[in-house]
Amino acid sequence: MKTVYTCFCTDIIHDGHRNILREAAKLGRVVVGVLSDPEMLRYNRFPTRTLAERMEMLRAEDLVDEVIVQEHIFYDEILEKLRPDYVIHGRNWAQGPESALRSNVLACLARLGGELVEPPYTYNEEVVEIDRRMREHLAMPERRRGRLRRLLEIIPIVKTIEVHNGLTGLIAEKTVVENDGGLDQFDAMWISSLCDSTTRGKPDIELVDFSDRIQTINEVMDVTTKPVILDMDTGGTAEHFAYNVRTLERIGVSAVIVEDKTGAKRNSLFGTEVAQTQDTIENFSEKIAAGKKALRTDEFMIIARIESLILEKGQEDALRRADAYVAAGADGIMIHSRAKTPDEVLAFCDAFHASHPDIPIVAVPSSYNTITEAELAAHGVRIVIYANQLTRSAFPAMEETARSILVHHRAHEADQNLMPIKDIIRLIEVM
Ligand code: SPV
Ligand code: MG
Repeated sequence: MKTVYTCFCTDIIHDGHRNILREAAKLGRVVVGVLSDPEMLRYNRFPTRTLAERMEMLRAEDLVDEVIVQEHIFYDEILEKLRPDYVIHGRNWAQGPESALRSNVLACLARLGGELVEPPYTYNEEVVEIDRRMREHLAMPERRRGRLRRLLEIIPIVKTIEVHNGLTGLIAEKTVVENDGGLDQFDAMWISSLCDSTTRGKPDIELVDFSDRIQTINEVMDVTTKPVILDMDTGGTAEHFAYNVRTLERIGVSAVIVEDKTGAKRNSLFGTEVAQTQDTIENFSEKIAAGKKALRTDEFMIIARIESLILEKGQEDALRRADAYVAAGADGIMIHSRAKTPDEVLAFCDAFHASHPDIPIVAVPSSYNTITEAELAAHGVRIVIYANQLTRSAFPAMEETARSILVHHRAHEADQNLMPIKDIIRLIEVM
């Protein structure tokens, strides 16, 4: 009896999958791999069913003889172990980032023996509709809100990118790359006060009011499914903070980061160039406690952001504050720094992580940007935020185009750097 292997990365079995199973069963004994949670996140989207449920779902299929877990998106390990006569996969993987998987399977089979079979992938109305429904499901507030906590359980470090409107939300949602022997994508989105302000041509001084911030969140959430972390600046008064976190919790935001500054807030990257006042430990602890008390779920996270290093108050002060904020109920600690090297952040992380190993640390490596995610994770950082890079890349590109049109009195010269018209009109999927 020949062995046929296929790997499924799905929460739902539809016609497309059943067609693969029918073709597989013609060739021999059908073994189905279910992709592990961390790899499913990288490759596709957040699973709405647990690994055990996904395995059960496949066992219930008549044509499936055995269900196993495929730990890695690339097939080397599983094919080495299983040595199937055939690997079967829909022909649709010949393009895009998935084509790396196809090349990987071909290389494995050339080494180990065996044949790749690629029936046409059924992409009918039902399949399209199921895919759409799954996405909408993931976008709902009650489905989205707790996902940051789930991510913290599943992966070592949550990669978070700044977004400030629907378009940047789509970039965070859909960008997938093949890299380092795997596929990768962002896990979460950061709605930055700096970028939410800059994109409106306003300074980052808590001028964009809460209603406008909610407008941005809604715009982003309308077209995405990934969890949202909101930069809530100082959070205002403790009373206002309590009301506002409750609103954010209701609309499906996963976490807020609130900073321990008070009075006229200025962007942290100004450091001590401008007057900035840090709140007292007591006041800020009360604000956190008031926010925590207002929450109605245990999914929503309030993360306390410590500005001691930004304001040159030193490590001791940062650690003292971190202890107090955790005691007040903070679900995580963000330590910020504008140093060119990560040393002071890592020293903080090592000390804090030793005494609070279960409290997630958040880092924002804007100035100390040579550090990698793996290095941060090795010091206990669980969430990394790329806080402003999309805005900072868009601005020079747009400015250059404006200049080029002015200089040449036509758009022709700028065109080589632009997205083709046929791509922009198809960029947004129509419902
Ligand atoms: C933001 O992105 O608005 C932040 C991070 O708060 S920073 O700009 O570095 O202060
Ligand atoms: Mg900010």
